[in-house]
Amino acid sequence: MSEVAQTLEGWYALHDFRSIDWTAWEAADESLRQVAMDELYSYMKEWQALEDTQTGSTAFYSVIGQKADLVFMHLRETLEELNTIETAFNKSIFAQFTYPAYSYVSVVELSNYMAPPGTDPMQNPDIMARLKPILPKWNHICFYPMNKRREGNDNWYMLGMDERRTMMRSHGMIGRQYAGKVKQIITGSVGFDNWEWGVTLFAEDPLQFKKLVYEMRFDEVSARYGDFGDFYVGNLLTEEKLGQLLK
Ligand code: 76R
Repeated sequence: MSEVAQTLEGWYALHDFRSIDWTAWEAADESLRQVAMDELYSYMKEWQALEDTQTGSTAFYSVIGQKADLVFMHLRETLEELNTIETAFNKSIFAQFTYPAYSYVSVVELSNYMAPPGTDPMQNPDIMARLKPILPKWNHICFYPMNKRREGNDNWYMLGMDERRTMMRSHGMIGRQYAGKVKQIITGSVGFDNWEWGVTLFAEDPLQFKKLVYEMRFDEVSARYGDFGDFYVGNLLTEEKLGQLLK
């Protein structure tokens, strides 16, 4: 058996995608719509308060294209908290005007491919901050799930540690060139959801998603071993932008 890569886990993640029932929303009374929006604004304030105490983080974006209209990305200490947030939203008035589009359950993950040997990662404040990250409020989000291939001669899980480490180093070097332009959060989902990882990227300039993902396609770890699910891309929602969207 090949050596298992050790992983560190941080906050649990729920990516909750919703579509808006525009017909019902347009048909609703102005007063009901206002109550629905106020409720949503108060959730946004609650999420912000959690972030202020570093006990979780939430990102809220509108989604372009027909796969969904909204995405909430919640990071919390436990799966129970994620379930509570999801259920609270489901019981809200606004939720009556939405239907579920997609969801993804995972946990923030760092693997040890690049870790210097003999150090205790839990004593490293940079690592702790990456395991429990406050999500950036950058203009755009990109989310997609992925697997590492297990097919014939292209089986990631049968490769030796050194070979995987060499490839991950090359992957990391490409990624580093996007420092400051793209922030990536890798969440592990083996045992939690249908793919092995969720990839969440944030950028101010959405073209940087395309450039990064394209460049990685030529790198062996993605070219040979990456299998990808659907891509979701979105625009940051502030209270003001949400108001405009729902006007
Ligand atoms: O954690 C680190 O920064 C060390 C290097 C590193 C690891 C171990 C790293 C760097 N990644 C790691 C692990 Mn990554 N990453 C992806 C995708 O679309 C594609 O082709 C792949 C999707 C992107 C865009 C991306 C970006 N990475 C992983 C893993 C776990 C693999 C495993 O355990 O087998 C996956 C699935 C994955 C996928 N990666 C970076 C980036 C970027 C931008 C970096 C540089 C980060 C930085 O230096 O700040």
